[in-house]
Amino acid sequence: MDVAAIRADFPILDQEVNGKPLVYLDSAATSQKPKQVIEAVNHYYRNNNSNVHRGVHTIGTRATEQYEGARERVRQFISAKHTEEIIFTRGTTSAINLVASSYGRANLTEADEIVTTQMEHHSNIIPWQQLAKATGAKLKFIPLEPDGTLTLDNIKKTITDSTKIVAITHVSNVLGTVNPIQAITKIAHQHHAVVVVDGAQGIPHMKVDVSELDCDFYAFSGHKMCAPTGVGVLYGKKEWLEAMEPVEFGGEMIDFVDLYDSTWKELPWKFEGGTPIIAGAVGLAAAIDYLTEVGLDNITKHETQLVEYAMDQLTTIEGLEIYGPKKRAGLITFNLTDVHPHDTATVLDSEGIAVRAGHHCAQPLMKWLNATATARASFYLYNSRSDIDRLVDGLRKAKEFFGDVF
Ligand code: 7TS
Repeated sequence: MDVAAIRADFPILDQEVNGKPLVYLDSAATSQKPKQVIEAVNHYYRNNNSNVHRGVHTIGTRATEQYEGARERVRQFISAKHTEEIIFTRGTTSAINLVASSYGRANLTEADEIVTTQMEHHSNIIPWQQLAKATGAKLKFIPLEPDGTLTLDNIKKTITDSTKIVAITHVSNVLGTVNPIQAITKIAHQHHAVVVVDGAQGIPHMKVDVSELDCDFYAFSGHKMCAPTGVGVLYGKKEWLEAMEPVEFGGEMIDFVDLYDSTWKELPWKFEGGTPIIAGAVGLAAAIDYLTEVGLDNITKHETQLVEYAMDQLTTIEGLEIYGPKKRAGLITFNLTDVHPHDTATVLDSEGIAVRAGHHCAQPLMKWLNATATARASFYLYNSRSDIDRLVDGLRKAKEFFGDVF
């Protein structure tokens, strides 16, 4: 993979921050966008912008074709069987909420259990907490191993015949743990439970084939995979989506409206109330084309090499605690002894290095780690070894700086 050529596609990376060339290590929060995506959105607004599914006019037809074309592009990308299994949403959060509010409220009772883990992002915990409160269902957590992984044994013990939903992240945004989704799905299905995968940190970094995973739902955000903010996807198996009720009502999603009652359009439109995320979908299709051109397998390989190099380099820094398993996705969460992660991130920022500090929207996991906050460096296809060298130098500076204080 030619990282220099890839970097040249991302205009934002070519700048100085605080007098130093920018090193962007916060792609788990949101990825940067290549010019191919920026230009696709620009082209859409300059040439084809219209509302969709309504007009007979020419540019309206073009907009509809681009929007529905993007849906088919997503289907191919994730190897879903049917185009109508792809619902455009605002992102992962709204996709998971849709499943919890629609499938969850219709199918769960107080006799049922929802199984999840303590490594989830808040977006994959709170909707299930709310569902549990509304239905009386019980929330259960698969225990984590000391390195932040799951064992098949614990997965098997936690999922029972009372389990109706297993909600699990593909990749942890804090630990980098990659969960064995296919195995979990197999176990869940033996107990007739559906599996909802939070794919926010999975799909940007690895080839995802929902037919192979056999998950019932897979949620993801465009903005973490080179697409604009404001667009995401809920993939769901047709048999579930067809039976589910919409959660947003209004224009676009109806078939016929009378004074006291209405009927809905067929899939996927019944879940897309209001003017849809047209430009976002156009941008997402362009991002998929871009990632496909580079090759998802190449991206995974590149990130694996980067994270291995980063682990080797970072472990040379005394007093740096790294959280999570040895074998991990392309991110590293850490703390310098006696230095608050916000201070670490501030020193790094003064060196032009962007990392995230805080609880990473995973407070239950912070509790498990016994940390109030951590710093996190996350990598993507445009990062290089020299970015990691800069991170290591920056961390040494932070240590020196705060070493005087403590
Ligand atoms: N699930 C996971 C695993 C995530 O990492 C995130 C966002 C979400 C869900 C929510 O995605 P959204 O697009 O709906 O907001 N994670 C992060 C992060 O780690 N830092 O900032 C956002």
